[in-house]
Amino acid sequence: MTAAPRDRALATDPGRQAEFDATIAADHRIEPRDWMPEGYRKTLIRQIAQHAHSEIIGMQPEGDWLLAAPSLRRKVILLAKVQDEAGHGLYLYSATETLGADRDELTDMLIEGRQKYSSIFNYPTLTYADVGVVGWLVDGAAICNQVPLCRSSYGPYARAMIRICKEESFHQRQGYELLLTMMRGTDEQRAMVQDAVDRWWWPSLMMFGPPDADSPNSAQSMAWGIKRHSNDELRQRFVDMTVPQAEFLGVTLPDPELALDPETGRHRFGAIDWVEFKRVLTGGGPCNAERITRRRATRDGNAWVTEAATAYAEKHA
Ligand code: BYC
Repeated sequence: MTAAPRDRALATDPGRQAEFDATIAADHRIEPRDWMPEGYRKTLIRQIAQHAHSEIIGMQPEGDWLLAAPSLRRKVILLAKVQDEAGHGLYLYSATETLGADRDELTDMLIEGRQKYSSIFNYPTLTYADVGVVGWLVDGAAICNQVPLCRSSYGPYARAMIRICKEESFHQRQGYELLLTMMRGTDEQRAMVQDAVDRWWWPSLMMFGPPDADSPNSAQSMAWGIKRHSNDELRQRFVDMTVPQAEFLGVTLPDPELALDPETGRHRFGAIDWVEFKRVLTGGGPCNAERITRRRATRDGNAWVTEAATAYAEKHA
């Protein structure tokens, strides 16, 4: 599969560089056939592929509950959400293909540990309250991070993000609605929700990436208009957005330092455990090995489908 042909002979052409710079400065879109610097192309492939991998790996922790959903209604909702995540992965892999990447190679890179996926999916979903908390906090963080990506400078990525964000908003609401229902239930259900919030709060804050001072890619990605805001700015927005939702829900966020700063109108919060973040990124999270083992088994087990589809397409081309 692939690949938008790229004129590598022009890779360092100063005239084209100036045209590219002017497009970025005017806040217009770069499209697949446009000339682009190699660093821009590589950064996009890295970020979009990681995002695609996150969507696909992200199907696992929630998919684990499909056979144990507490009612038919909850099962239908969860099934639709997990299917949506597969669709997001496919839009995003398609966007990488417009940059000349091959999705099978990207999947191999993920499985071999040469590309990352979001740290958040290395944590287990222990109860059905986790399904609600993942929807509320993880999809909530994803929306905060991804809405600005609808204005990303690369056209296919920005357009994919518009649809993804609409669906993520729906996911966030279904999670919140599930939690509201549980909070109106028994003491045991309320305790399950609080326990899930305690476990997912800090990892959700880590989704936004390292602090700005330790983020090697942010400055260049923002200059290119790939990212629109820094990691810390988006993390702060997420905290400010989530605190009133937690109050309404009736749960306590597990941070004694969390407090509204009356001068700025924003919330101060405690220190994030960046040692844990690094450990999870380097394979030491609770579920890293399990996630990749399952992804590998799926790739290998489904290879015959790809082979059959390819053979059919070639025969009927
Ligand atoms: N997990 O220089 P930085 C979802 C890596 S939501 C793992 O700040 P950048 C979903 C980073 O890649 C999740 N790795 O990087 C939701 C870089 O490593 P490399 C997916 C992380 O790219 C609900 C290094 O740390 N969302 O899928 O400027 C249901 C230094 O970081 C993380 C997206 O991918 C992390 N949390 O900024 C289902 C959104 N944070 O590549 C599914 C698009 C950082 O140099 N992505 N790293 O080896 C982004 O906005 C940016 O890529 C990030 C990182 C903010 C994540």
